[in-house]
Amino acid sequence: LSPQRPYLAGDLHRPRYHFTAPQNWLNDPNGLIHWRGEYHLFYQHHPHSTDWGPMHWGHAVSPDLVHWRDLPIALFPDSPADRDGCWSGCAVEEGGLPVLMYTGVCAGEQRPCVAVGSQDLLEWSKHPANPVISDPPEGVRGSDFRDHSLWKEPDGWWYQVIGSARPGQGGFLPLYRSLDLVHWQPLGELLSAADLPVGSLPTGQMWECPSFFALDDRHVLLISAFDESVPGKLAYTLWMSGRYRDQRFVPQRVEKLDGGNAYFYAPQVMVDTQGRRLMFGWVGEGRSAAARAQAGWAGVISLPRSLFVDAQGTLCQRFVPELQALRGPEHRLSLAMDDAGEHALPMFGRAVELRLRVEPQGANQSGLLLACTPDGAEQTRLVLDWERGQILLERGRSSLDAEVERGDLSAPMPALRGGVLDIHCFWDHSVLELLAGDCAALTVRLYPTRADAEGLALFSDGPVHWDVQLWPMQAIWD
Ligand code: DQQ
Repeated sequence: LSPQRPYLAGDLHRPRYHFTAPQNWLNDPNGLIHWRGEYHLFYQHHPHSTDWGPMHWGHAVSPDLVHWRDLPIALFPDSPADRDGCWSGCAVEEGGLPVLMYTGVCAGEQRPCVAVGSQDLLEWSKHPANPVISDPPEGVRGSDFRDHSLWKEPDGWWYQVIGSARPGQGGFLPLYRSLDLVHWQPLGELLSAADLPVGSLPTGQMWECPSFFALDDRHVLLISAFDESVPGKLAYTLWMSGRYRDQRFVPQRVEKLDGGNAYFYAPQVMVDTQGRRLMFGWVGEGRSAAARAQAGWAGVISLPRSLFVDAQGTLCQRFVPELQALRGPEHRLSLAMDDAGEHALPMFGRAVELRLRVEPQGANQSGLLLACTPDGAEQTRLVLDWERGQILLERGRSSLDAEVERGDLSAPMPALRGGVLDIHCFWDHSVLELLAGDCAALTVRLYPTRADAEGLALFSDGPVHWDVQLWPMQAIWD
């Protein structure tokens, strides 16, 4: 159990301070729990190939949300209720025991299942009563009944919602309650697509990976909206904030998380002993199955972000301060550009943290070039479009490999504070995570092919002032 990752020679894309599986496929974060002082991360895992397949629950533990140690696989698809896969779910503590609620898949049918753990979270016993809910609600296909969010209320009952859909009518969340996590009573619906305010964003045919929790003075619901029937497939995460009353959630805001891009999907939220709500997401691949197979690994877990809700009910995110432990020596720079121009930043390789305080003083567009070759043949452009009120990530030239995804991503520009936009970004080889002004976020994969695609530069088409902090980041893997 050593914290190693088998780097293949020339793998320019494997992150050095993000969590990836030791090898092969990873998708959704599962079962996040702060247990006896340590953070446990489980994840959807196919240990036998770099493609999605019969799902297992991979497992890792961290003392600090930064350094991770691999633990043995927690769930195998090896019992009658889950012989085709142990799909996403969560972890809770009940009566001093760790309990996993996951989706058992058998012959295409998805049902809630329970596993009870040992105190060290290494041994898991599947409950003999699995599946613990034998049928989906009326009108719901057994292939649209998966993913779990659980919470305990002061009345002593456990409540859970399950990602569900009614054919042709879209997603909804049936609500259940239980005293022992094994016997569940149906209660109605927490929310359905029909309840959303008129004109809300599309939420697809199926709501995956719900996460429902109290935050500050509101309740927040995350869902990953999924629809294979739309051209190009719809897969993105939405956040909603609102009120929870009489076992119904009334959303007041419905917005895209991470700009509505598919690279931050199936997030899950946990609470730690400091009372923080911490969110991890799955950062998927943008390269071919052959490229994944050659690399020997696929899928990344995002850096942890702590959540809060502002006075307008906006869901805001910040990278956890623990990540500062990985910072190397700081490089600081204050720069006034009076006119159009470009300014190279020092290069520290592909594992860096950047904080930018940007004050537009007449420019229409300013931005950051990153993962640039000296001749500019490969480069990714982060464009702050002050005029259109947009943050754009242009990937058209991010890779010379024609096979990788190179589409642009965008997020709305948040309101400037005192005329300044705060940007916080982590670049780790093929992963880029960026928060702007607390509430705008973009997460993306980049696959430059050249070993010299390490340049960073600021640019602008007019007057702008920059305050830059830049740190090389230490690796968490040997
Ligand atoms: N991934 C899991 C499902 C979930 C989907 C299967 C979301 O439980 O709906 O690997 O990425």
